[in-house]
Amino acid sequence: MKILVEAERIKKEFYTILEKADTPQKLENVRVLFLGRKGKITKRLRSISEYPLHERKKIGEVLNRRKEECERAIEKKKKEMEGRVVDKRKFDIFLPGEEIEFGCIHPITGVLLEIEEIFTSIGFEVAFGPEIEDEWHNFTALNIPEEHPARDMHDTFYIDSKNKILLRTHTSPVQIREMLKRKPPFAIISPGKCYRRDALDASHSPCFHQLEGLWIDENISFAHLKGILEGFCKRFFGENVIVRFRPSYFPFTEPSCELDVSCSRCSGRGCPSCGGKGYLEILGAGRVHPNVFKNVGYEEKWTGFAFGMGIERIAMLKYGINDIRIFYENHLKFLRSFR
Ligand code: 2NL
Repeated sequence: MKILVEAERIKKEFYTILEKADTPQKLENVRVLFLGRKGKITKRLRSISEYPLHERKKIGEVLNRRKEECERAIEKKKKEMEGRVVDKRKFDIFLPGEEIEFGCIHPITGVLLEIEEIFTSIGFEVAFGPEIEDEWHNFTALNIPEEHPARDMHDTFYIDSKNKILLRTHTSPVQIREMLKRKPPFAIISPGKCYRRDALDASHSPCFHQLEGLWIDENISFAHLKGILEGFCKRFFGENVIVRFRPSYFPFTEPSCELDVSCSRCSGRGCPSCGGKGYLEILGAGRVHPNVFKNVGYEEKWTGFAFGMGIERIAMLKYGINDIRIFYENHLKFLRSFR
């Protein structure tokens, strides 16, 4: 058959031209010339219907084989060319290597990890939960009444106010979810991002970090709370720190307190760094309110305490930072100072 003789000729022509193609562009030109839409082989393949039925199968077979052979030859040559680019590189093993830039842990992450280490070393487990929450887990279950200002549109980011879907304003909903999931006794901490509708200034950020803790067992008293939290402060701030508990109020704890530590500069005497007070507030805590236990369906025999701290605030105290915004601005000079 004439077309098969022709296919042989095209094959020879292909290899002659391919031999001379010495750049990726020329290689592409060869591909178009033979295998492109109007290429020599493609055109032949398209004209198959002009041949008698009994010859079509054989012609199709031969042409398709040629086509695949050419494709493979081009692909092989392409690979060789790419290889040659690498070969051209000259290596001098005595030159210094490329400098690798090491990152470092962000101070907020660092403080979170340090606090997690202290609590996990005494048996607390770490729990995580969603940042997008519903009003029940974020407010209702925590005994925060319907008319509480924290629920206001001006204080909370509602994603869907009709369905009461919001960005969590604290990590307490994680503890609620864990209480529903687990059977006491257990001790957990929940670190993570929280959101409040605050304008960014030196001491507020609409997104910040919190770490909460919760210990539930029978006969947990305020003494357990004091012992655990004082022990934490001594490990975090140093053995010489003086701890002070002040009465306070939270809807989800009763009784409630706030914990202050003595200023590291003046050891409680009062200096410009602590605003003359001698002490700095670092966390809030209390015995879990009976209504919270009721809301998660716990029997009356269970008792517990909970606490919560703002991580930015603690990191600011630890590193002597006076503007919260520096944590989020990604100045390399600031970030590298924590290497
Ligand atoms: C603060 C105070 C606090 C809690 C958080 C809590 C969680 C459950 C039940 C009871 Cl599920 N309480 N959390 C308790 C007291 C204080 O945070 O000033 N945080 C920055």
